[in-house]
Amino acid sequence: ETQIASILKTSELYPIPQSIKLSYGTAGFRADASLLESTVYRVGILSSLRSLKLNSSTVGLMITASHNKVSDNGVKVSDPSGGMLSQEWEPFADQIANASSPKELVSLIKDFVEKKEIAIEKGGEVWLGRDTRLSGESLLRAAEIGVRSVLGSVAVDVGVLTTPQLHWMVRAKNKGLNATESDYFENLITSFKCLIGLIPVKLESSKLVLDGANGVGGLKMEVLIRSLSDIDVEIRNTGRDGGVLNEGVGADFVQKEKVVPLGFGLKDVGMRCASFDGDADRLVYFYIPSESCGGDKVELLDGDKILSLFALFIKEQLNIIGDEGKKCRLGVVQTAYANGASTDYVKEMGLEVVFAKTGVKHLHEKAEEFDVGIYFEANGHGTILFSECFLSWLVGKQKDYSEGSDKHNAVSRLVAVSNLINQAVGDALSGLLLVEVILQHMGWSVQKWNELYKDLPSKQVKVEVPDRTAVVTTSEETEALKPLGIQDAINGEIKKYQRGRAFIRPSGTEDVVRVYAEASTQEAADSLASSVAQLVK
Ligand code: NG1
Ligand code: ZN
Repeated sequence: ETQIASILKTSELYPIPQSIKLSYGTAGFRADASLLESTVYRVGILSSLRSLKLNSSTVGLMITASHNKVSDNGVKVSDPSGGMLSQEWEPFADQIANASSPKELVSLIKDFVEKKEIAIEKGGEVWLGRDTRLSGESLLRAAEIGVRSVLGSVAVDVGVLTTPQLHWMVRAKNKGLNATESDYFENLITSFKCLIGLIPVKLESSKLVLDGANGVGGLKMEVLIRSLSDIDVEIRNTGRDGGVLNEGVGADFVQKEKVVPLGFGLKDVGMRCASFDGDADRLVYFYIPSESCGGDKVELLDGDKILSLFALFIKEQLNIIGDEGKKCRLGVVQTAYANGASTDYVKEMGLEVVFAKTGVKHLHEKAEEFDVGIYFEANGHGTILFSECFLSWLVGKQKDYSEGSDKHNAVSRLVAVSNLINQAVGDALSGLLLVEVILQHMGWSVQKWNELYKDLPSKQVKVEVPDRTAVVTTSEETEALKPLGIQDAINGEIKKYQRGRAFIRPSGTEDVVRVYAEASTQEAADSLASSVAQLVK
């Protein structure tokens, strides 16, 4: 009874705004920040319950709207494993976020607690992080009140962090490891140095120019590079020079528009450049090919190209280990947005490729089925997962092989990669360090890396529609089942183009329908995209 009173009382502080219908979607709740206090408060309650359900393991709550505009904000939950909130709980998240009164909220919670047999007595623990958005401060307070309104639960404010940092810390905490932000940095530094030490022929490395999207990632990178030699990074768009978060900058902008972010131009022709998104869980690379292109068009190395580089490096180490290494099931997970040329490339390498629905939770799940599973979305979100079993095999081999032998080195590299890469979730900082060390290992420039394969020209557009839920797709999102007849019309358009491919799906994070098209020339891809967009309107 006191529990019910506690929630009734705090929920009066956070009335739900009129006319808001939220869905947990691809990556949590997102909306204009001014509408979100009640939502974040309620997700605070959910996080406490999630912790309680899992024997008071630590749960993470992240306040960010990633690559979306600075006036937006959002909230998502990290499970104790460091992965995304279990999908089983998403319907409950939707229900309580949309409950129209304190009474309805309490009754939904009561039913859920009974159904899931959650014991409220012990108290849960929730770690709260946020990105650099100013609205994050008051939203964080709302989350704390939500967490604490479940009696006995504690909320720990872990400050301004990247999304992957929070996920990493939650994962480490629940494994009983050191789990502070400095432990996170320490871990990256140690494994990066180890990989650098294992480079066969070390050449002088060239400078990398990083676009921090005016967000949290650039700031954290500044801290990180203070402790790293062997890497020369110039960071722009840190947010301190008046730039606005995600405005004309960042990984999403560069990947979708294929032009340079603000602060980059002719002076950078040929340089190796990279962009983070607003919460630093996405990473893309690019370079400006030549002055003749006007200095604003970029050659993009997207998530698919990063995935291909990682796959190549890991495959090389397994080959060095020899017959035993070949037993490792190395696989790749992509979405329908992956460039067709990248899929062909990894298949030619002899790897298994599987497809998942958009949203990293779907890719992550499928990557877990391999000994080493590499997943990436074309937009630059991805990571590498090592199975426990394969990791302990590697660690055993480190003892068998003689120190300094090729096999020993290969095994040590793989172990170091498993430490460097954030196995909780895609992480721009750790991804960047891995790209950098692999390029040094290969002795490659960014241009050389780009030549692994040539992207098929592609185009993405979004269409605003009255009701995006009218579009329903198959499980791999490559075909539209509804509205009836639309897929036939799309197929009709595709047929007109060489190597044509196109699909539509409702966005999980924005109120739009997305259109993707690929074809043998850029003009053809653009034209296919616009005719499919016409069909959606
Ligand atoms: P939606 O809005 O569902 O397309 C976008 C990205 C996803 C994922 C989420 C979360 C594209 C086409 N979609 O999802 O890949 O990153 O945002 O941020 O880039
Ligand atoms: Zn992001």
